[in-house]
Amino acid sequence: MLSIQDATDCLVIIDVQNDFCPGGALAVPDGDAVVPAINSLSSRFGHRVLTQDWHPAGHLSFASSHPGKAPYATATLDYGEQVLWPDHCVQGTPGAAFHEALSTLGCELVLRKGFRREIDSYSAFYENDRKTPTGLSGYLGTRGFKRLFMCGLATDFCVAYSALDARREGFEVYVLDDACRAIDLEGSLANAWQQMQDAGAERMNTALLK
Ligand code: VGL
Ligand code: ZN
Repeated sequence: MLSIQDATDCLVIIDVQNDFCPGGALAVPDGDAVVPAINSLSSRFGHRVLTQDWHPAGHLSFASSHPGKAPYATATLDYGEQVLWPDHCVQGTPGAAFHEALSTLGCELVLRKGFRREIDSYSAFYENDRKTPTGLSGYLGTRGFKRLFMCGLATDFCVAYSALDARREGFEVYVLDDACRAIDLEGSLANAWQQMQDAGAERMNTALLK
């Protein structure tokens, strides 16, 4: 068991948006199953923040921006290899909105990411060039948070990249596996858990939190 510390723990809710839920443009299998789990977690934490994938139309992570490329293929962008996704989470569209049953009222910050056309941002801390900061690290540090508890979508992309960067930024990190769901492209989920483990991000079931 691990007790929530109201002053120094923060729940980080990643990308629980319509496009990542069943029926959405980049649906994560069973993605909406995280909503009740996250709502119940939210009410138990002293503090919580949300991230929102927020792309302009024509974003370079979209396969549709690369003639001849299909979704889930890869392309080499200025910063390296990038998976090409179906158009998703376009700013202001219903797909970019949070799942309607997600309780967002008590969330203290909404961090939008992926808004630069040329750079994707899986992580809530650094864009995919691994250099451009979102500012979240400064915010969370200034607020005095020491331990971050991560949940949401998708385990093997935005949650994992965020957990890895949070470790690099010196936070203690717990990934709440039953409050996450994965895309799992060619072993990406197993790979993500391995990397998170190697980085010292702890995998944890929400039943172990009190
Ligand atoms: C995500 C792919 C593209 C995620 C966002 O939230 O995991 N995955 N954009
Ligand atoms: Zn995206």
